[in-house]
Order: sequence, then C-alpha cells, then structure tokens
Amino acid sequence: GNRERTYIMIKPDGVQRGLIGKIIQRFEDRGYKLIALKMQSATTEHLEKHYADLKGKPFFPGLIKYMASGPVVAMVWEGLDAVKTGRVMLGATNPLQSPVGSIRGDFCLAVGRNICHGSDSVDSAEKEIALWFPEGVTQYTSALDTWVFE
Ligand code: YYY
Ligand code: MG
Repeated sequence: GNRERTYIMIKPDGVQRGLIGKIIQRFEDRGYKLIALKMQSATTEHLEKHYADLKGKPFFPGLIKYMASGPVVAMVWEGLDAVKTGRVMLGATNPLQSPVGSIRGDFCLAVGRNICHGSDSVDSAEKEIALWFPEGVTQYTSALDTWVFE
C-alpha cells in the first residue's frame, strides 16, 4: 500500500444524527491518522465546486440543497491506501447496496441521505483537500506510527 491522504466529510445528516464520533472512531480504530478537522456550514458556491463533476445530473440541485442544509465535518485522514480503503469503509454510494460493516451499510438507507463523503481517487483527494483546507493541514508524527506501519 501507498501512504495517501483522503478527504472524508460527515454530511449534514450525519451531524444531525449524532454520528460524528462513530465515524471518526472507525478511522482511528483502523489506524489512520487525522491531520485536519473542522466543522463548517458550506456555501452553495463551495459545494458546487466540490461536486463540479456531477453538475448536470438530475439529483444535483437536491444534492447541493441537502449539503447546504447544515454544518458538515471536514477531515483529512492519512495512511496506507487511505483513498481506496476509505471508500471501502464508507460502502457503496447507495446505502442499500453497502455491505453491513461499512459506515453507510450500518447507519443509513437512502442514497440522498448517505451521511458521509470520501474521495474517489488520489487526484480528487488532492483537489478536495485543497478546496476544503486552503489553510493547509497539520504535520505531526503519530506515536503509533511504528506499530501501524512496517
Ligand atoms: O462518491 P459517492 O458519494 O459515493 O457518489 P457520487 O457518485 O460521487 O455522488 C455524490 C453524491 O450524490 C452521493 O453521495 C449521493 C448523491 N447521489 C444521489 O443523490 N443520487 C444518485 N443517483 C447518485 C448520487
Ligand atoms: Mg463521489
């Protein structure tokens, strides 16, 4: 595996449903390192940039409205294969197709209320991290590093 960074976001429904702690816990438990974290109510313009690839889809206006309906928790997690493994931990886009044991497979039902976001490639992770954390991310050595990484 490669040491990567991924952008993970708890959506407004995840925040409202009290799932922030549980979602963070899963990434900590797996061995990923949290290097940036903030809670923010995103503007429509900002969300349209985040989801620029989906502009034109029938669900796009509803998606932006939902994402702007309350604060989100923006995070950057670092570790081996963080992008791909982050997606596995999230589950499929449609919660009904998400395996039990994944975040979406355990905590939600509807595609338009799927509680979390995760970057789909290293390239989009870099773009999303730059968009949500223009101020940059933290840099520190985790005390667990030598026990999590070879
Ligand atoms: O990356 P991921 O979140 O799993 O799916 P995307 O295809 O990037 O779509 C982003 C977001 O849009 C998805 O999490 C829910 C919403 N959405 C929807 O409401 N209806 C669809 N048919 C597809 C996606
Ligand atoms: Mg996506």
